[in-house]
Amino acid sequence: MTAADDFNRQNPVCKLLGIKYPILQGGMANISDASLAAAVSEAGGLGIIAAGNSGAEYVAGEIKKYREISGKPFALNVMLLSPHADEVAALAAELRVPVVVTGAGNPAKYAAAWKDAGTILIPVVASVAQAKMMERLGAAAVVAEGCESGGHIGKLTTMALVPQVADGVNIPVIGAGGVADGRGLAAVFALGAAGAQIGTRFLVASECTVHQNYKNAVLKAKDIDTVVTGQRVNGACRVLKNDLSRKFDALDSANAPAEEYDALGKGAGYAAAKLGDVRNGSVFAGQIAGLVKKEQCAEEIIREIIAEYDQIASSLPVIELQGGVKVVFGANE
Ligand code: TUI
Repeated sequence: MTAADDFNRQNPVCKLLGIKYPILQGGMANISDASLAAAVSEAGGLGIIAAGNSGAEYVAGEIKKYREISGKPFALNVMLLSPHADEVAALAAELRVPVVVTGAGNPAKYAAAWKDAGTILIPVVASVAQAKMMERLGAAAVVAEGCESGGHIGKLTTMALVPQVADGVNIPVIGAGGVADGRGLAAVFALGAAGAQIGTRFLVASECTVHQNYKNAVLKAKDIDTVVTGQRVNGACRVLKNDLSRKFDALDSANAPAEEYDALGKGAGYAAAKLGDVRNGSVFAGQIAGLVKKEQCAEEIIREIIAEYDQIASSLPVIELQGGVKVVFGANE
């Protein structure tokens, strides 16, 4: 039996969600729709439809489309900063969405309604304190998202956040931020996670309907091409460097008030993702974008990640006793 087969039987995230591989697709506003989510779920991961800033009508439409394509479990990502968060949260319960993943805030006021609907709650957290609070609230698992991630981010790296969250709670932890291949999956497992959430790599999935300019920008990105905007005014967002990110930098230099950041950012995610304006829109992407080099279908992406993981899991450096001394055989030996 390979490590891949083992996932299904033993892995707490697979068991909780009824999925084959412990890979969740990132809930990316304006991007993660029924097409991408269904492709990921059909490939054995957990597809996630992102509500972003949209209203209940759009979200209901995507859930309907998803259910026409796939009978597999899926999640709805509820972005808590959205002006429509209340109606989207109510819709999730009404439509008995199997899983809700929340982002950018505390979902406490919706927890009871989701529990009554049988909806599993998985909040994204960026600190141990948030993770503990979510466990007390009844979350079934948490996504510990490091600041390598694209979009709205906290302060800690995946490397520092995941093991501390894993030690801080008794529910499964899903690592996110900087994971795009089997090495990343193995790494978050080593840090104590039981699964990974992957966004940036799925941006270039063939089933991802984001504008082709956006895909091309990600495919072209190098390791140092992301920057964090808005840190000064409490809304840190990781994006690909472009004319818009330079305008945000200028606001930093001018000590501009938060309203000017809000005005500059308004509609910028939509402009990049839907209209393909990758110069003056917000091209949210993680630091791992430099590793994402080709468009592939979701099934191929997941198959490749699991095969790489399998290879790594069976070939990690071993420690052997030699004459009473422990010797580590590293990756290059
Ligand atoms: O939410 C994300 N990533 C996002 S949301 C988004 S749309 C947007 N656009 C412009 C400005 C702001 C948002 C783009 N990318 N990731 C999940 C995430 N959640 N990262 C960090 C957090 C988080 C932050 C604070 C989770 C909980 C939290 O708690 C605050 C509290 O009140 O306890």
